[in-house]
Amino acid sequence: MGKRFIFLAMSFLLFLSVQNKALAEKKEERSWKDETIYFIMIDRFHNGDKKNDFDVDPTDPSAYHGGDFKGITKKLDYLKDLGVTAIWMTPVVKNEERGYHGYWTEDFYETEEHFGTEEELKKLVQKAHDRDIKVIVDLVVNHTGYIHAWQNNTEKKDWFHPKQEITNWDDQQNVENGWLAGLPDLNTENPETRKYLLDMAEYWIKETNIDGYRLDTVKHVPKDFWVEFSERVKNVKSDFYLIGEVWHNDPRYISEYNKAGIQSFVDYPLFNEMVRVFRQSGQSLSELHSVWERNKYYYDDPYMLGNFIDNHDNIRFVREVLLKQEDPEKRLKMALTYLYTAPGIPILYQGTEHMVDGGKDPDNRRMMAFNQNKKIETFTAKLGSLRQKHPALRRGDFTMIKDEGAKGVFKRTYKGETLYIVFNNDKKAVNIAFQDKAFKGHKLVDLMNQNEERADGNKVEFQIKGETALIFLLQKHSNKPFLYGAIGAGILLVILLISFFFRKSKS
Ligand SMILES: [Ca+2]
Ligand SMILES: [Ca+2]
Repeated sequence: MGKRFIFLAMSFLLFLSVQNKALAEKKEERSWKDETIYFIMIDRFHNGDKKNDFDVDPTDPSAYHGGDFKGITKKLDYLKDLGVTAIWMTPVVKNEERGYHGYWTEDFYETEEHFGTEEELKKLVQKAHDRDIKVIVDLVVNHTGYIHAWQNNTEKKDWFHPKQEITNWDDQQNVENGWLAGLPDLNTENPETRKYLLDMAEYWIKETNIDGYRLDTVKHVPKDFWVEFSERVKNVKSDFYLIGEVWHNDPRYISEYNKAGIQSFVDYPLFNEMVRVFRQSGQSLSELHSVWERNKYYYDDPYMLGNFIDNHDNIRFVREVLLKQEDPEKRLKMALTYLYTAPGIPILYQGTEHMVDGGKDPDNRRMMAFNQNKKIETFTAKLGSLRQKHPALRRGDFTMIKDEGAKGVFKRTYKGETLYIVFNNDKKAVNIAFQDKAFKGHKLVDLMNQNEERADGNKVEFQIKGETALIFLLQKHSNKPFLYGAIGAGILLVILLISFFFRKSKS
């Protein structure tokens, strides 16, 4: 009997928890704007298979270093613990010699032999999906590698634009049809070439079940190609994600590609501002908010943009800080806090979570060392989990409620949840005070350090250390007098009942 009862009770509890989970999922359908992306350069991440290390030389920064699909598969749990919900990998296709980065295609339909087989790629995608991690693959359709065989094939002579370097970067025609850094420029106006590339994009989605493409060199390919491209891939998978690299400083120029069906972009204008504001103390934070105001105006959905402080084409954030002779740990923590709490999808480039330094390419592509900096890794994981836990950080509106010198306070609200992100971008500790009508009857809970700040009426004031960022959640005061009153009344009732029964039994 007892066992049976326990079994029934357990089953009922399990049923309740499943119901709750289903309800929670129904309440908020996951969208791409809820993801946290981790950017992997396959060759430089983790060597999981020595058998494909053909001409590997870790001492030569321009040679293959041995990373592969198996290596990524082995590190999926590391990524999960870091709070990552999607990975973006550099191109997977076969490259010509020394194309360790993946951007020099030799064969669009084969995987790079250093990275592994198509089966191993499929397995990686499947194992990622098992952990609820989505997979985005980098795709290049603008050019091939330098010595691609089609150049000597008379049947393919119209597959490239005439050999001519890009010389005038203000001339869109030249940017689209010229050769970028000497790379043979594919003629996407040729229907045959176009069909080949569109079929290829479809092929990899169907074969490997990936969830998105990071599109390389978007501005070097005509917009009408992207219109057709977006339609094709979304026909294969309706929720297929496209994040384009339009390397430009003007959101007006970048957002033009929204109309071509690309819903997301790596946000270069924000990247520039984040680096400028956080690499050196004393900078005002107001320009960060201005970028957001512009984004709201220009993009279809600015929450879909991908934010980053590091990538494989620019010198590392840590190097930027060192060049200014500032403290990399303090500076990086502030930049990461902004990256994870501002609107948009955070994209963490491998190594940033270990405070990796690096100059120009290829120095910014050093082999990943997983035990380099546990402290920043833990800090990043904490930010990752806060972002998942608090929808206001992913979907909330974003206002700057304090902008005073190097002090800044941002407010984010979503469906009754409110967070404040407080920055002291100066070296010295300062007092910071800010007001909000929402404070009444509330306290501010410091989510990174578990401290509390009590609001006094509409105002809160406290000291904040130099070069520090804090994340506060607005929380109701637990109504203690009422609680004590209720407990007191309960106890009194019990005493009365006991004495009542006592007297009754006596009589
Ligand atoms: Ca290998
Ligand atoms: Ca082109």
